Amino acid sequence: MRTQVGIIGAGPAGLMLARLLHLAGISSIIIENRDEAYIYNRIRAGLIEHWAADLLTDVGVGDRMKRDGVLHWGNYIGVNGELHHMDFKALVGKRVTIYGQQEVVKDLVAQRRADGGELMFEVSDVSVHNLTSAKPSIRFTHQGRAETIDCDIVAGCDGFHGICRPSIPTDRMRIFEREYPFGWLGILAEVAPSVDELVYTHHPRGFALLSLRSPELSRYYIQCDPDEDADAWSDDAIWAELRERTALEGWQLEEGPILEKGVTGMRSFVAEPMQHGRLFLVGDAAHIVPPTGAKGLNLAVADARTLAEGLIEWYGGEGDAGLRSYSKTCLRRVWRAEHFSYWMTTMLHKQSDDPFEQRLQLSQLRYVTSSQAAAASLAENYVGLTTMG
Ligand code: RFL
Ligand code: PHB
Repeated sequence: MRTQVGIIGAGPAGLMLARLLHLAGISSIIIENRDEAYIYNRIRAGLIEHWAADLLTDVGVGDRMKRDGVLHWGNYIGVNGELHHMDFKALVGKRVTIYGQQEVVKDLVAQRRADGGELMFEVSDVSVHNLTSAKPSIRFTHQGRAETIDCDIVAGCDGFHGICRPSIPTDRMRIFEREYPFGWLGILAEVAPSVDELVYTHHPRGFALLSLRSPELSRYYIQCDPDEDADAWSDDAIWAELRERTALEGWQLEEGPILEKGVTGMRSFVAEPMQHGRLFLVGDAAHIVPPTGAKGLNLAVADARTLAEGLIEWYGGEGDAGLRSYSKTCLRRVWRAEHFSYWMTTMLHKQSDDPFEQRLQLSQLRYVTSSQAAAASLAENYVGLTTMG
């Protein structure tokens, strides 16, 4: 097989890159190691920054998001039983869109099919070759047959556990990493959300987040140990913990059947540079943020756009400046998101029993919820900064 850009991974990064390239007349092949049903059922992100929602619309995949997505012009920060509204409209004039990542993936796959672009599911034994030559290639097995894609560029969009990043020699890459001593137990519940906007709550028993997927589906999270077994939590125990951490006078958390539950660890991770020869890392393949800032999906889409712009220039005969600066451009936004996600995480979670640290945390929370300048800083990062590349 031969194509211009070989794309490994059919997550938001790979699918968005393929669509942007298609619009510019650049060919690509996407290979994905999971089956199609799996990627549609993998529950992950739910919050799309304002510019990313605009981009989905601009590339022609925004119709269902416009219909089923929910616009939020603010959120709430809860501090030990007191709720503070962050009014994004007044603070920064922007909104976010609540729309499930797997719905974005469905919309992008449908578009890929409409574009007539190659997308192969259930591939295995994927490896990348000749990355520092002008003729890189991807080898894999599909339907029992060994296949090779010869291409000009390999886009490593294969997530944190993919094979692309580990294919780069370790002396060519620097890793920055932090693991947090807690995780999130997340549930999807068949009940109308009890809140109109997302609630991020700090509580002596630990952090809780009330989010949603639709007017009928709630998505809730509680801080837990990183290696806890979700099945060891009964539904009653989850609701009791959520009720306690989010308790407010005159308000009640509505309960319903829990459709799905799982535990996610929390990590910050950046690999620099995001390029090795003709291999470009895009999205979670290069960086991970803890989900408190809701940035992972948005960073993946931002990387895809930056890489597409560089490739369009290059194939258009305008030189390789965009490709050469790909990593630097992406990393500016990535590190801003890393800091914001770390800051939100450390401000909102129960960190330790150290009273000094707890007092600092409370002071920071009081500042963010009482100072217009501090609230505006949170809001502009949360809705998506457009000044960081
Ligand atoms: P993905 O989505 O992991 O896609 C990578 C794809 O590559 C495939 N793959 C391979 N394919 C071929 N060959 C191989 N060898 C392969 N190895 C892997 C995988 O099967 C997969 O289909 O990465 P991408 O595209 O970079 O997208 C990143 C986002 O998925 C991720 O950052 C977000 O989900 C993070 N995240 C959130 N981000 C937000 O912007 N807003 C949020 O509200 C938000 N909430 C979350 C989140 C992530 C969470 N979890 C579970 C980690 C909430 C949670 C709980
Ligand atoms: C979600 O709805 O899954 C979600 C929303 C906001 C976050 C993290 C996850 O910060």
